[in-house]
Amino acid sequence: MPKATLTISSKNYSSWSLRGWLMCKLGGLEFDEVTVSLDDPDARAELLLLSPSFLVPCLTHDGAKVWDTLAIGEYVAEASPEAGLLPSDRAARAHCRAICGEMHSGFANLRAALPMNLKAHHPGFKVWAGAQADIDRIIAIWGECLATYGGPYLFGQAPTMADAMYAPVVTRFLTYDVRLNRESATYCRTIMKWPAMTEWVADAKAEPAELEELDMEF
Ligand SMILES: N[C@@H](CCC(=O)N[C@@H](CS)C(=O)NCC(=O)O)C(=O)O
Repeated sequence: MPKATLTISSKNYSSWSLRGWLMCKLGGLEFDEVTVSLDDPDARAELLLLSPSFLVPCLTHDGAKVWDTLAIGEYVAEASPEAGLLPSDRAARAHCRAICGEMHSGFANLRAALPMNLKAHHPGFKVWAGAQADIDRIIAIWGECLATYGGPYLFGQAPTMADAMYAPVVTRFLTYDVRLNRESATYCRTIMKWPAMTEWVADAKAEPAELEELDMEF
């Protein structure tokens, strides 16, 4: 398979970059990373050439350009069917797509109030009620998956696209000291031990400081 290019931004702050990167790792895709700094005007001009939406991640592979995270997951699942990005069972696959879609289009309050920041830790953080409703729904989604498919990942023994979609939520729960039940806490530990995840987190922690204060969705 030809080598791919994945355009991403900060490993500390960019949750969508993390999702796309995990999906490419999961698919065993060989890829070069291109990192762009989203607050640098020159880099933004360059990004337009790489990603028509101005957004990251954007995957370029074998004549295909994919600039949306969910589409990247579907593309990689199709390019590497043996990698198991989607469950093999039809109903489980539909369930997986539904919770990936829910993450992609929802949880705006959580994303705004608890931005991803892997270097930070806020013990005792006071979660706003609007974000708490999102947290409760995510814990219910995880609980149903873990009970149905037996864990330790959302769809059983191996990670899928869904674990990549929810991985930045795991980091937010840990950064903002979110209160979790036992099964969700165990799931968070599983994700943080996933080798691809430990690689990303180590790179994020080594990243030079970029933004002093983050008060926007990113
Ligand atoms: N729906 C898009 C969301 C991508 C997105 O919002 N990416 C953020 C970074 S995490 C971005 O590129 N923001 C542009 C900016 O901050 O200027 C996807 O699924 O890929």
